[in-house]
Amino acid sequence: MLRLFGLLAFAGSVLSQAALPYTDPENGINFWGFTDVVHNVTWGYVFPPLATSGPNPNEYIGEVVVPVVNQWIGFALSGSMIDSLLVAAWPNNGKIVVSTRYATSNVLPDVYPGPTITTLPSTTINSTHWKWVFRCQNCTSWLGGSIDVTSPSNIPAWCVSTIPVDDPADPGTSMVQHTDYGFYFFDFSSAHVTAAQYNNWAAGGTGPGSGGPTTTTTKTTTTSTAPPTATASPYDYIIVGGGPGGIITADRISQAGKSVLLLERGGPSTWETGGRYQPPWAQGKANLTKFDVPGLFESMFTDPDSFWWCTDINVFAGCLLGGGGAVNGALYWLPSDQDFSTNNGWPQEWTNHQPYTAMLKARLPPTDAPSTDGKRYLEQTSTVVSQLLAPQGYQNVTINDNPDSKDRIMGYAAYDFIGGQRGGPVATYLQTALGRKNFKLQLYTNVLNVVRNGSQITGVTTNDTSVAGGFYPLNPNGRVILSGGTYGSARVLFRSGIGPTDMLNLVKNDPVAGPNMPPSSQWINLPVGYNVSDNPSINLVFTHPSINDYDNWADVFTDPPAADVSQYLANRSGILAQASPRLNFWSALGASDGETIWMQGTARPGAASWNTSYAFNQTQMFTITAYLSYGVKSRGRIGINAALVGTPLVNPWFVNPLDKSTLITGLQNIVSTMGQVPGLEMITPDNKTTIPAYVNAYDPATMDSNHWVGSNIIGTTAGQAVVDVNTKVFGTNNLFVVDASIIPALPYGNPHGQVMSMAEQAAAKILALAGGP
Ligand code: 6FA
Repeated sequence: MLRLFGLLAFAGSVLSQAALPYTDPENGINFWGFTDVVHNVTWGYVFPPLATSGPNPNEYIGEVVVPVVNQWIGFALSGSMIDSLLVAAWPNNGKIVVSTRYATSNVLPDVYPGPTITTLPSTTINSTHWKWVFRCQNCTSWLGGSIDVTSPSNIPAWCVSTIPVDDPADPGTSMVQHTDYGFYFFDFSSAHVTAAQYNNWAAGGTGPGSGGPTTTTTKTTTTSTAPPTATASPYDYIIVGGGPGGIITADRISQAGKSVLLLERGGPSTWETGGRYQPPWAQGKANLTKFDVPGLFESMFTDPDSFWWCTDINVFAGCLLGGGGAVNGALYWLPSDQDFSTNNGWPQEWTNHQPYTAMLKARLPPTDAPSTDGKRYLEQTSTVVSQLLAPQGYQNVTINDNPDSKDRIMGYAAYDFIGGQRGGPVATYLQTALGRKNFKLQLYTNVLNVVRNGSQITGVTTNDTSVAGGFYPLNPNGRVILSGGTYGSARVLFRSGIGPTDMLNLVKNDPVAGPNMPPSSQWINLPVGYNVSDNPSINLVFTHPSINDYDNWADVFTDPPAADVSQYLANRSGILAQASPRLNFWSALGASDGETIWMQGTARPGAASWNTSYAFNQTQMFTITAYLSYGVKSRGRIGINAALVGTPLVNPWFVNPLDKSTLITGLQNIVSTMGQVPGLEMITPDNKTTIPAYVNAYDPATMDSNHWVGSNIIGTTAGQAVVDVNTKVFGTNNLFVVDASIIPALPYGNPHGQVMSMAEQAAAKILALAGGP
């Protein structure tokens, strides 16, 4: 029988109820859950430890405590009825009958095989309630979907029905639509226990560490009991975030003999770090993950299993070891003197960047020939674009040989790949740090806030449930360094009572984060989130008969050309040893106020999207992305929303109209010599659309270059800046920020080269600053 079902869709409204930790006093299991006040039904869940399970643990333990007026209950941890794993249960003849279901529309869901659900011994049924305690295996992912148990922002759904199912003995029975349903907020990232606890409970044991079933009653279970008593060891420095900024800072500070704990919220990335997400063509043949192989860069954006992106940030941000540096295109430009100039917003104390850039270059030399045989592959795009630009006066150079020269130059794309694989700080600085006894890296540990007593930071609160309060303490005089990236560090500051009042009030209103904030008398009002910039970027798509678009990189992860696979597996050479960019170029453009804004171009085979009314040959496509870089005038604002998700509040592109008019000029310059390259055609915009019309209609959402800087801008004056010249947060004694967020204005090129030089210099300044450990 098929009957209409109501929609159990995502609730966009503000949720007043949130899952909190509680211990069921009858079975001793530490759940996170809540009791719905209308029906008095308790919903509780707990996941295995992240350290062993990773973001996809496969299973969890749950319990529902249900007044008998409710004939059946159901839930979807994903928060949606459609395309989700639905679990329903009801009592029948002293036993719980369980049914897993799946629906692709709002009809009676079909039975869905796959999950293994084991009813645990502390389940009880009596005259007032039924309590179902269960282990749900193969329950965190399903056809076309999954939950991310590292995510702090989830909205599970529940439903109840006072009308019995049609045949209570049959798990496949039909039933009418639930009589009520709802949602609540759930920080999955906190709902983890130790392996010993989880395994004990999953095997039917009860209590902390004890085994065996227990006699139970059906008292409703919402009382909090004692948290774990283990205490974390103190460190001299706690560094929050294992991206380029955090890794380099951690290496240099541990090199100086300080004890350093590096906390990274995500899991491993490259094979060397324990990552195991392998392209199928490497399985059984080479220790290579998606993050190791440069040629897989474009597949970061097309892979349905994209666990590496932060799910609680509304722009692309890497949430795994290496941060953005583990997933980016790895274009690598040594910073110029201008990049660190006072003209570009840096305090005078920072302008002497050369020693630090030299240290960076010594550890991590750039290469514009990443294939290990020294040859260049798939270079048709650079040949054609060079032909286009040469008549405009562009000179061919090795770009990193002279970082200060950025007007009408072009050259091969340069990277921080090593030996034909992703290199970066993970393969270099992190490895030396890991060799030191005074350094510890801990993955899957999300720092929620710093703990502070006025201006003094005493440690950090994390999602780690194996230590009391999730608290990691500092040694006396110890320091916390935030390196969570432009969005990540800003959020930790907000959650620690530091930032603009509107953001802090959002945290205060959050049922989980609010209670962890310091009292409002200790709030520190700083412009966290303001002053951000990101390069406004516009794509031009062309065709030329000489181009091989490499099948637009569509199958590189699953099935690239066999010869390229063989070559790469043999000695890390060939097309797969390089990310997609092939040529970069810069020119200085005069803005109409008399100032100069620089434009960077990146050319690559293939295209992310195109729009033309003409037929064209897709296999001959290539893209030029033109970005405004040094001198860009617009600034935006980032922050959090009511669910504490990091998000742009004011987009930073084209806020100042001079940026738009300047980029239009730059694009017009690029195409001005098209007639001198036989066979070259532009398909987006096509020849019915002018460049100004194209730019005016450009979707701002696609202007994002993923180069966000400036949310915790460095400076000399509290109120105008967030951190001082030593990267210390104004108004605090021992809280620092070292990541892209302190950079006051965009450099000439893609920023991670500057981020890394900045981290070298910041580590030196922090170590030299009196008062530390
Ligand atoms: N920059 C370049 O120079 N060249 C490029 O080709 C390039 N391409 C891209 C790109 O294609 C994409 C898709 C992205 C997202 C960025 C690109 N960038 C490129 C920018 C570059 O990667 C960033 O500028 C650079 O990675 C910034 O380094 P940061 O150290 O400032 O910050 P990250 O976001 O990289 O790392 C933050 C780390 O902290 C992450 O590992 C995150 O998981 C962790 N974290 C955040 N909050 C945390 C918390 N509360 N607790 C624990 N860990 C936390």
